[in-house]
Amino acid sequence: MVQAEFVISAVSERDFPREGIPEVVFAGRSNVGKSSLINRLAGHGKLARTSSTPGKTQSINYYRMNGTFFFVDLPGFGYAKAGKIAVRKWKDLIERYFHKQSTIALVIQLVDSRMPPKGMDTQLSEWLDELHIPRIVVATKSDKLSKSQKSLQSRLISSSMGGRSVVMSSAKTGEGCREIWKQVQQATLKTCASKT
Ligand SMILES: Nc1nc2c(ncn2[C@@H]2O[C@H](COP(=O)(O)OP(=O)(O)OP(=O)(O)O)[C@@H](O)[C@H]2O)c(=O)[nH]1
Ligand SMILES: [Mg+2]
Repeated sequence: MVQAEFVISAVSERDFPREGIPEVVFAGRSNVGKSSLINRLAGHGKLARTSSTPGKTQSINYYRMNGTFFFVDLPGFGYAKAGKIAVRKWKDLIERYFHKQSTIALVIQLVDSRMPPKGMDTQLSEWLDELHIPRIVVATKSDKLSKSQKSLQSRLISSSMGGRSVVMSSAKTGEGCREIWKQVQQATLKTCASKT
């Protein structure tokens, strides 16, 4: 059983927790399924708010997991209806977050399993690599694909994400969650060990 508690909804740098515990960050386009995956991993349907309308999560939401690390739910990018000012504010907040938080143990980069990653997905991966932030690529909503589509999409996504392996996942069926937890545990243990 995973213990999960909401900590803060950060709207500016001032709000970022300074507890120094590892952070596991969920990043990706709006509507890709970040909040849903957090709920599935936490085994808690209503921890993070989800919506079929893109742009649901607009601040950086922190959840303390098992009292030892944070899950961080980022607002999604590429939300077409958001105004210019909102997009600028979002970008500023995310950039500050990645530059400021030295406790990031792992970024879980989410892409839609049904579509090839677009400009902003590849930009994010390149940027995270430049900052030397560890990341894994997770392709969401795999329940919408057949077995053969899954292996095809997995290859396509991998090749546009610099040849990284891709974890197919579904917040609906739970596919991929065991693998994601394994990666989370490894990354958070490593970060804790390097701080002692
Ligand atoms: N079929 C299916 N639908 C999913 C899955 N994950 C999320 N969804 C649906 O996709 C929509 C968006 O999910 P969210 O989890 O709110 O997406 P988000 O990435 O947090 O979106 P923002 O907060 O806007 O950035 C909702 O209607 C979810 O029910 C999945 O694994 N399978
Ligand atoms: Mg969300």
